Amino acid sequence: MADKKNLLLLFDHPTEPVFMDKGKRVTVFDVPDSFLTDRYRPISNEVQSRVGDKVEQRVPVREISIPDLRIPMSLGRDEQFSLFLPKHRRIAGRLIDIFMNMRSVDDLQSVAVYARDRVNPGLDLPSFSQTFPDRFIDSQVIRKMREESFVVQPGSRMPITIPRDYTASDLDPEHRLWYFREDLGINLHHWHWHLVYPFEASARSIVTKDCRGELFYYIHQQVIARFNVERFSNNLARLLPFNNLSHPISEGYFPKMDSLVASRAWPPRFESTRLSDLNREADQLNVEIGDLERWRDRIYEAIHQGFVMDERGNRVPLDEATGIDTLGNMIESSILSPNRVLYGDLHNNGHTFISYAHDPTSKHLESFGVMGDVSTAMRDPVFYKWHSYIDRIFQEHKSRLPAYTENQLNYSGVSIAGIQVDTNGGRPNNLTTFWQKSDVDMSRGFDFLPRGNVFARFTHLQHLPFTYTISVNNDSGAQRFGYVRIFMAPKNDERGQPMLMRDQRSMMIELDKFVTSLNPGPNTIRRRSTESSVTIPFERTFRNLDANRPAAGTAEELEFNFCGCGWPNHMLVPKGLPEGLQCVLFIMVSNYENDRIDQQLVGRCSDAASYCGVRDRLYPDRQSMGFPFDRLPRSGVDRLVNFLTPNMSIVDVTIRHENRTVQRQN
Ligand code: CUO
Repeated sequence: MADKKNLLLLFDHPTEPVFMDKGKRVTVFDVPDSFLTDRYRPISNEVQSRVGDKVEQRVPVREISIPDLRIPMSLGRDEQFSLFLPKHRRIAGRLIDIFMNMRSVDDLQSVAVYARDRVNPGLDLPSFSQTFPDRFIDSQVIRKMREESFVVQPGSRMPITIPRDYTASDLDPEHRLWYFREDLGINLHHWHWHLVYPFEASARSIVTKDCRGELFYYIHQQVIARFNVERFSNNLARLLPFNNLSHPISEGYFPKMDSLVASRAWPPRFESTRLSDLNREADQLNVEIGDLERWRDRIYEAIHQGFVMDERGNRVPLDEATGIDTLGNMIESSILSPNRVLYGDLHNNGHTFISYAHDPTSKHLESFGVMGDVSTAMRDPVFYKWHSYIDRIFQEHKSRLPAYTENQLNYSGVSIAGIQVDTNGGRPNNLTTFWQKSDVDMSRGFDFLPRGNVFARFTHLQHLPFTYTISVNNDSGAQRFGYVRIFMAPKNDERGQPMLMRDQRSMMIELDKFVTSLNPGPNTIRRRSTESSVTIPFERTFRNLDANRPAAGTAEELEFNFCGCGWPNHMLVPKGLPEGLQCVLFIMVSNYENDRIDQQLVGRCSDAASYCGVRDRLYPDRQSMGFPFDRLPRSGVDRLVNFLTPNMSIVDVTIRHENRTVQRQN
């Protein structure tokens, strides 16, 4: 086939029939009559002739004999699809198998065209904020966007503003964190991370990625740490984990979004809802709270015994080297879990239990709430309480590992003489945050005519870019290499008391990590906040998925998908307080000889490696993720200042929030 890219057009307007026009260049698939669904066969000619003279490109679709699609079609077109539901995962797996087994791209196109109007649109592969805007924005805004595109010609359309905070009022203290939970970029990042690190697939090689279990633990640990710093930025105390499954969930959440697929509102959860045993026949779900408790107890037992039991009865040690990775795969759980019968499926089922708490037996025929989908879960306050609980289990393991010794932390001959951060023209060691309005094109996901761009204008947190300046002395007499690790945490706890090291370490957010060469004598290292190994730039979080997109099914396309993974740079710095949030910035230069992974880095997207890894490569650091804060400090160290070896340094930094809004200039 001349242009494999045509396959991508099938992602356009996912709930409209396949014969409708697609793409920026008006493209129509010439669909054989036998491929049309009964409902559309009588009207397809009439509809096609309506766009007839505007068509710029026709794509022929070959009539082939279609493989058995009964399993993929067993999920209704208008049902909500969730990866957390085992039944839905099996259905998706079957569809992937069918697609992967087609002999040629032409045949793949034929079966994809045939399947498009018959299987659930959520089963399609990549979907993004542009393809499914309903997962990210208010239903009222979607209605306004429809209106704008009906009435106004493309080109003179105004962006439709997403209200600044619309899901609750200030009577709900949790609502102060709307800008984090409902941030488009954060939800996209989370969705993207789970897309590139799936926990199940029929081909094991798709799941088996280096350190995937550890990375699951680490990115969610960092989300909790970041969320807690944001709580301090809003005069709220740290999260209490959801650790008693029979207690009511104190927080309610009303998403105010419509699902375009199901044409239904996402169900809300009232305050003080309790979990119940799940028995939903249509979803093939029959799980008890008791199952969750049993799995949890067995996981704790394994941690305390120091080993897990695999399916053949062998002991797999939970040691310093691979223990955390094993636990990650076991708790999430992924198909790499050493024993899914014994240790179950705790984390995924937690999502499912919470997302069905409003209708556990399907009595009201309601679908799952936002916790049931990785693209929407982070909007709900309970997400953070559930993941805090999951993190507690990981921390139980970490607290049993030997503390790092001074020797393991130090880099003999290398010392930090001073550190400073500067925003352009601002006072040293002061960071500034404010609000910004930006426009994102949402047009691909809207199933309505006339076509053309429709922009949503949303408000998000932003900070002034800044630079780290680090003075390092290398007294070893030779050129050396260092791994520079930068973290930040609040200085004081919620009562204003200086934090203890064992609490502060769990609030350390990673800001950057990079390799530097050190000449003998004094060195000055400068690094910009926009270079962070944690984040990707705004443009990449919200990139145009049509421009420069490689052909479907190629290695370049996989890389293109991977490139979207990364914490959004506009959320690098926590919001801070109007009067200033007192934080401590920590920098360590560790010995790169101990940390390095020898591998060739190919491709363009290794710049958000801290939270996303590097595609098809090893995680680029031999130390544990979160090092040196992933374990309890050595005995005698109760404050951060006593933890420091000469190759580490700290400085007080104030984050000030200015309550002003600027429009982003494109
Ligand atoms: Cu990312 Cu619970 O793992 O949502």
